[in-house]
Amino acid sequence: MTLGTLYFIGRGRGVRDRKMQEFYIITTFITTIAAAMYFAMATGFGVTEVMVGDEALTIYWARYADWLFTTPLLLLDLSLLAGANRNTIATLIGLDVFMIGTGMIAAFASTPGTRIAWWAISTGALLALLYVLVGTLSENARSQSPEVASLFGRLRNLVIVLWFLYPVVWILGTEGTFGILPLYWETAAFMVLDLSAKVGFGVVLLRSRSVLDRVTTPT
Ligand code: RET
Repeated sequence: MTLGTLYFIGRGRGVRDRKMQEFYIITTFITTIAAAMYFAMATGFGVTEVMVGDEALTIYWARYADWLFTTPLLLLDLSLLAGANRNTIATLIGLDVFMIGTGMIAAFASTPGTRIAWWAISTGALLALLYVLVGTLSENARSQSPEVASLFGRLRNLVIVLWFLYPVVWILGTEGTFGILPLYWETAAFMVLDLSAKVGFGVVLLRSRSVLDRVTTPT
């Protein structure tokens, strides 16, 4: 995440265009926040234990602190690319914060039943969010130039696939209490997902300056 941050800072230094600077600023904040939260988890600050029945679950709460800020920023990147209006951006970010907030409650709930119920509520918000992404936001992107629309399509598909895997890893992992995926593999899976959804997303977005040059704002 730190290398990703340095890469985005390095590439963004020479950018003078205000519109293009927005993408660099947002994307650099995404990996900076993630790097800080991973440092918190690695040094034991971002970890706690939650009692579920008589079992103590290890919960990395810093993940949720990371996602609470980075997922709205990722959606902001996509929204600016599509040329979305304020209502669409507010709807997407509202659904997103609701999703992470209820996901956080799921992680701290103390019975398997309530954990799964909150997981289901959070997953409902994810489905609604993806619906807006595929509907309104994709429609907005179609009114941009073909190059911008195609870059949007690639990033949107990346988001659909990756974001959908988060609740799957959560429910199969230790948080879901079914004990299918041990903590080691769950942690590895979230790390690969986070790197792809943040650094991978940022590299695809920012590598093409000529495309970002063509983004227009809504009238
Ligand atoms: C949780 C658990 C409850 C159900 C759902 C979840 C969704 C999380 C998502 C996280 C995305 C994170 C990203 C981070 C990095 O950039 C909270 C795991 C639906 C979609 C993209």
